[in-house]
Amino acid sequence: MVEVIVISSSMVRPENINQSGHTKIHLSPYDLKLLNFLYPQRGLLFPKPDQETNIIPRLKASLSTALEIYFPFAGRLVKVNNQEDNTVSFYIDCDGSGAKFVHAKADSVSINDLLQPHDSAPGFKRCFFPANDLKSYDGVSEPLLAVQITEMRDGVFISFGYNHMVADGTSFWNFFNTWSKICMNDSSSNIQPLVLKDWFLDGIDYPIHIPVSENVTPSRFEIPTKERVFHFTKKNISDLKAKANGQIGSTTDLKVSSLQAVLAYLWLSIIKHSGLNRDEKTHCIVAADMRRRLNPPLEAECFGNVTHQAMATAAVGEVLDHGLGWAALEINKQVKTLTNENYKTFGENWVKNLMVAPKISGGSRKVDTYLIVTSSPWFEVYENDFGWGKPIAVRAEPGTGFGVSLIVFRGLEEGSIDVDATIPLSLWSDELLNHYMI
Ligand SMILES: *[C@@H]1O[C@H](CO)[C@@H](O)[C@H](O)[C@H]1NC(C)=O
Ligand SMILES: *[C@@H]1O[C@H](CO)[C@@H](O)[C@H](O)[C@H]1NC(C)=O
Ligand SMILES: *[C@@H]1O[C@H](CO)[C@@H](O)[C@H](O)[C@H]1NC(C)=O
Ligand SMILES: CC(=O)N[C@H]1CO[C@H](CO)[C@@H](O)[C@@H]1O
Repeated sequence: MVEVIVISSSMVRPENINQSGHTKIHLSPYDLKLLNFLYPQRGLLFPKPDQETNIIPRLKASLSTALEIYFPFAGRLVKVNNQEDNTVSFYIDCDGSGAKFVHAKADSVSINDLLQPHDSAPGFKRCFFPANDLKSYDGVSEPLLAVQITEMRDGVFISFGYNHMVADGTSFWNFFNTWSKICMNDSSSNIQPLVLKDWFLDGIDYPIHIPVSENVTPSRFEIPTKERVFHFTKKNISDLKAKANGQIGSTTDLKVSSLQAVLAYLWLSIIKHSGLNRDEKTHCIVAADMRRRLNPPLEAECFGNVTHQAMATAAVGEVLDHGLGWAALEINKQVKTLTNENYKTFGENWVKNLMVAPKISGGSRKVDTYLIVTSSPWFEVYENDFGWGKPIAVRAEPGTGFGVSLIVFRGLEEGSIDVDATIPLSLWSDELLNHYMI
């Protein structure tokens, strides 16, 4: 029996909200399309600090300073009812309300317990995360950022959940990095101020009005899943990449990336053992950072949400017959369609159609055939040292959305990749355990 006991839960506010001065952030189509998304939840496992290192007050104080800089995380989502046209609109009020800070203890749990999957105790890991089941929409009453510090027998787990309408992974990890630096050095000098660049589409009126009927949150459906972490060493990755490019080489000059080769491998392996019919359609959805793809490009540090999704689609039999190189090339081709024009057209169409509810409805077998890839090996995970040592592992809490969730992180050793995979039981096969499994 795992016991995670909450010692305290409080709100950490930015000490000084002068910088934000109640900034109002209007939401773009790229933010609003996330209205029904679960808060992304991630966590880092750290070694246990010395008894004398009183980490809780330090983490709180440095979080308060970090929130001064990254003030949108301390704000709240505001919903405005537009009675005249029976619509609602949303904005983020950077009012300094603060982020939730949970301090918990799980004295009986060791690092290995958390790292090794427990099929016998589903939901075990959830207690280590602070924002279970929260959706972006809930930001009207819930903090936009929640963190949880869980002191374990031989380590500390620092986890967080954030409202995806406020920031994407790139911006989130910049914030996290800043927080750890402030905590380590006890000072916020040398810290860059936030680059908050409003980037709006020409010709779209803000705030965007959303019909009340579209604003309903569909009920969550639970599908039983299994979660496993795949580990690809640098050598595994270069082998997969060489294999994929070798297969492609005979037909085209195009080359796929390491990540595309790894994702194609997982796509192939999962559907191979899934029992899906050969003529069922399967999809691999990959998120990409658009900052440098826009014209003119945004600064790489620009705060906000600038991601877009590419979707490779093929019949199960087609993927299986063609193999690794072909699947990687399909992903590669779709990622290449993520251009400035494509991004803007998406925004314009979104405003015309105002599709807030997910297009893929839950419950049916169909949704299983989506592989959804989030996070990125580019994010600096292992650099975050709060002052008593670097992280030793990273984990995610995917919740139960739909389909197969693949959350990609860089691995602990340079050049390696970890993929936190949550697979519906209906597609699961123990054959998947043969390769690259931690
Ligand atoms: C906020 O700004 C005002 C005027 O610029 C200044 O007087 C005040 O000291 C600042 N507050 C803090 C907490 O820094
Ligand atoms: C911490 O401070 C020291 C000296 O003030 C500096 O050399 C170092 O770069 C700082 N480290 C970080 C992570 O900011
Ligand atoms: C992955 O690489 C490791 C060493 O880097 C090797 O031991 C292992 O066999 C490789 N896995 C596969 C499936 O090739
Ligand atoms: C809520 C929020 O921060 N939205 C931002 C998403 O990213 C774009 C591009 O930087 C900004 O314009 C939005 O303000």
